[in-house]
Amino acid sequence: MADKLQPGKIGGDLTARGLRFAIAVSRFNSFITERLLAAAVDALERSGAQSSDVNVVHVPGAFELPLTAKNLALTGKYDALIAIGCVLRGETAHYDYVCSETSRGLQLAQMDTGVPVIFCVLTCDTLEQAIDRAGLKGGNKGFEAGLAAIEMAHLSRKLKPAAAIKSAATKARRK
Ligand code: INI
Repeated sequence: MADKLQPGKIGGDLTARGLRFAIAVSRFNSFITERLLAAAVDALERSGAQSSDVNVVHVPGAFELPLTAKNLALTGKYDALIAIGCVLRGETAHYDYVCSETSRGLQLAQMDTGVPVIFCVLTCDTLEQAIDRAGLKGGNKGFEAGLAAIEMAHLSRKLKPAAAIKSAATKARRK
């Protein structure tokens, strides 16, 4: 019987040493976002990141996160970014616009620039739901975001040369 197929695996390590991160965090609902920020920084620090390799930028609200993430990515200084926000449902449709444009914009920022942008924006119906996810019953989504940033930073370093080779090959075929 043939041996079982053993696929090669490309993994993202979980050490932050030597990697550079920026965190964009919204001031709106800062009671929540500052707790998410503290946990994200904790995850990076415990994984070996140096203070000089982590920058934090505050923005007014979640809606401002995408442009800031894109601008940070375009500096070319960072291996991964974390966008932190908290949108709480109100009485009008404002919530829906802020949520959809923030998530769409953050996805565009990482797709346009190739720099991983970790989505740490809570979108909750109630303050209680947000508190649960910022250090209470649901853990802390900021810590998870820190670990995701480290993993994606490694993964995109490993995969970038392959992407560059592919695009060079595509260009060469077009000539
Ligand atoms: N911004 C948030 O980050 N969270 C919210 O819950 C929120 N609500 O509910 O209005 C919010 N609004 C502000 C928005 O993100 C922009 O900062 C503002 O519209 C200026 O562009």
